[in-house]
Amino acid sequence: SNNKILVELDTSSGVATMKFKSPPVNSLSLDFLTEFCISLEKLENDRACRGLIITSAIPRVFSSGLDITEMCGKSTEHYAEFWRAVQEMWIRLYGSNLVTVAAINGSSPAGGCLIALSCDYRIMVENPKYVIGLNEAQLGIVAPFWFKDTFVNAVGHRAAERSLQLGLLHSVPEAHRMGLVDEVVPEEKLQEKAVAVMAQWLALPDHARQLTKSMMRKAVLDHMLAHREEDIQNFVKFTSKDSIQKSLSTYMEMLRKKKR
Ligand code: CO8
Repeated sequence: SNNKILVELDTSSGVATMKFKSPPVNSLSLDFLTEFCISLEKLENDRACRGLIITSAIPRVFSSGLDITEMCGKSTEHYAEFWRAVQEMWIRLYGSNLVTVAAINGSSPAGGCLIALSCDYRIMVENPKYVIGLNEAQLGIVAPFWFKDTFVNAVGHRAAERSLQLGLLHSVPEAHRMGLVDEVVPEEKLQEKAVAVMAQWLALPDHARQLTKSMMRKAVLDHMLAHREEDIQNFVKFTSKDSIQKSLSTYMEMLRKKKR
């Protein structure tokens, strides 16, 4: 299926927009991740494209993170394939040559937060209902080392340590204070702000900016690439455990019951 992400390229400005549209909550399924990587690669190879704004077409949710159903009751082969796709998404986005701006117009837990953190700049809509963070610990699972590294690179070690240990989902003002998001705007100003920030970043020569970005991110990317297969084995082993399967299904059950 080729319709979970809407991509538009404005050739006059060189800015593409990706809108996540995978109801109900833009969870990162294997199909979604595959489509994301294909779309990003196309833009990356398009000379007319220099910048990418990532946002959601679903009200109130940017992305709910990894699709938990991909981690429940499936084969080890499936877990391995899924995890490789999660890694691929991050490698491509964190290492992208494009200027990437996350226009976060809804909640963004776990894998959703990772996508935002992998961009160059984060703008979030001010809304008391929206939260963002790496809440893995609350699900009884551990954020992978490269999620952690990406988080540390944005907010620093101490803030990351507390947030990750407690599996915190931060309110928008809190996320802003700790540097997890760079800017906060009212919903109706989001698009305009994202375009303005993008113009500021695109005012620099691509080459110098790209090499600088790569210099800043290389250590974390190289570390992950060097441990990629091991990371897959770890994920498969961990996810296959009865105790983890139980934690995940209890959590899904909790999500279902919450609204009744
Ligand atoms: N995966 C699959 N289904 C989901 C997910 C998800 N991540 N999130 C929500 N859903 C489902 C719900 O179960 C619900 O299904 P149904 O309608 O059948 O009951 C439907 O989507 C709608 O969800 P809500 O009713 O909860 O929608 P709300 O608008 O009230 O809330 C939220 C939206 C805030 C996004 C809320 O759904 C939420 O908090 N979801 C859970 C988010 C979360 O904790 N994600 C963590 C995923 S784990 C991850 O990304 C990294 C894992 C790293 C792996 C490391 C292992 C070693």
